[in-house]
Amino acid sequence: MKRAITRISIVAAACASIIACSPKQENQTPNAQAQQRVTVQAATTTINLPTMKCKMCAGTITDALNKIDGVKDVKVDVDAKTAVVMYEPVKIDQRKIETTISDAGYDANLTKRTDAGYSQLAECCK
Ligand SMILES: [Cu+2]
Repeated sequence: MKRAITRISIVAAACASIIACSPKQENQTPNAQAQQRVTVQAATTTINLPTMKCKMCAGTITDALNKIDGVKDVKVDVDAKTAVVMYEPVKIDQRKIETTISDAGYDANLTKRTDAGYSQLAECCK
């Protein structure tokens, strides 16, 4: 019984947070406002990396992205040839992510790799 009550209160809390995110913004509790700030601060985008070949490529791309202020998390999938990037929209946009990857020597979505970046890659990654 106690467990059932705990479960109900979790559901109630989840409902409360959904309601807090509804457009009506009057009379928000400080907690609801904090939740909204977190939502606004992070965005996630998936970048296609058609020229990526191996784990070393993934490391190069991950390192390049982690050097930018505003990137919060990078997950590169070599097999899927994608990078899922979590970033702060107030600091950077998707274009910045794409140009950073192209400067590192790889195509990113429709942004072609730069020659300067490509020439720096290890032979096995070309
Ligand atoms: Cu490689």
